[in-house]
Amino acid sequence: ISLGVAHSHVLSSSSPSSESLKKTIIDRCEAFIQKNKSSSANNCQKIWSAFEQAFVGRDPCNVPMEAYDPLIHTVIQDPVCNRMLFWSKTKKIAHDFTEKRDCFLTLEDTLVGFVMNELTWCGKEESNETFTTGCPGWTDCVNNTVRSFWNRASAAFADAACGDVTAMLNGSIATPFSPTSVFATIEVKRFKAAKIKSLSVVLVTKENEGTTCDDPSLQDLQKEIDPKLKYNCKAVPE
Ligand code: N1C
Repeated sequence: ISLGVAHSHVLSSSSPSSESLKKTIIDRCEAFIQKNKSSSANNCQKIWSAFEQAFVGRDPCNVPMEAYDPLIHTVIQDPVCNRMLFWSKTKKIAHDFTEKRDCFLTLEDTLVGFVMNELTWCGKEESNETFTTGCPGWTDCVNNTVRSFWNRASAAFADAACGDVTAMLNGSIATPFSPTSVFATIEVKRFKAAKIKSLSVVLVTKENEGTTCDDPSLQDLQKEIDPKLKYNCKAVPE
């Protein structure tokens, strides 16, 4: 079965100079569609246009996540029940794992996530230009171009979550369920008990140290989710 998803390691992902952001995005989009025949209904030129309208001509600190609604609505993406992997503060470990185990899929294995992964972009007020340098960083302002994109894409990914959902969290930090993370502020809040059966936390720990499944932040996570949803947690050494 073709599932409309690809693992990023199998496709090239060059990094762009400011003139070639459009080319990078269209090339990645086309490469994704090549590898994932079920996403062939997507039109990369249309995706670029919907993406661009979100931020071109805008103050890069004043792009709300809703600016990416047209992009999200343009992309055709099949939901993949039981195999969705969310993560927080474990980007590298989570993707190393999904590369080896073809069964789990992160947002970066979907078209939009794959296309925008590791890119920086922004516009400027009263300009038609697209920039890839000098853009505000993740924490410089709340509604920055890149952060709002990940918030919106993460919201769509969580909205689509169904069946048994997995979250890989970092057991080597003080607060594995970080209240300011995209996972806590956007994704968990969108989990729908009508579609999701269970949430399994995989707490990645260093051998015999760090936090355990009894961690207070994980108790907070349990309180946040609908009680109809089954919850379990397993500490796994890295
Ligand atoms: O804030 P986080 O982790 O909890 O966000 C991770 C969470 C995942 O489940 C993803 O679905 O939110 C989604 N997501 C991405 O897919 C993503 N790709 C790249 C959120 N952020 C993403 N990034 C970058 O990671 C983003 O540009 C920012 O720098 C980090 C946030 O990751 P985090 O704090 O470890």
